Amino acid sequence: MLKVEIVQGNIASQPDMDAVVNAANARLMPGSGVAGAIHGAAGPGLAEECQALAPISPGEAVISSGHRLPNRHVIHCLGPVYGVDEPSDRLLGDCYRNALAVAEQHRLNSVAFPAISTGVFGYPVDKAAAVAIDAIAAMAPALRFVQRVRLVLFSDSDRRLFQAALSRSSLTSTD
Ligand code: AR6
Repeated sequence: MLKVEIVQGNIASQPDMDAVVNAANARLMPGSGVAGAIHGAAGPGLAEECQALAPISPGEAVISSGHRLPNRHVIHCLGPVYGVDEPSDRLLGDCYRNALAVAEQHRLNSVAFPAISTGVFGYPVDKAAAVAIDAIAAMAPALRFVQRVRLVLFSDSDRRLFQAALSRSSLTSTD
């Protein structure tokens, strides 16, 4: 049964997870926020590898190796820009569904997500939390390899909003 945990922390410092998810830009290049932390910790080899995988569209997920990160893989997702890429809830849900599908294809056991689209892309965190948890819950019965999903929130207030969404869901929390 899938275990979901919600923590406050840095997505680039999750050494016990097989993959971390990047809140990427379409070109899969280093940026601010999550993309800055992941590319900074992975080193320039990540951007080099990503050139062949880009560009990606909102909702899409592609996988690379983790380079100098403690994780075997990075799964890069392009979230919707809130109010621009529509329907934003379906596109944001696609990020979580497609990232989990890619993790399954690679037989990964554990995946850590940041709150995709809730920084530069402006998605309200409470709405993003509901979409993320619904998408993970919908995928849960189909997951054979992925046993652990961790949601890594930068602030305590964001962590609480995700925790509230998880409590309202059918998912099993490890807290
Ligand atoms: N660990 C975990 N969460 C973080 C971290 C971190 N190290 N840093 C920021 N957050 P964002 P987006 C939170 O902007 O909205 C980039 O420039 C942050 O507080 O990283 O999908 C890319 O290049 C927020 O709640 O991603 C794209 O152009 C959440 O992670 C664009 O921004 C996502 O913030 C993507 O925007």
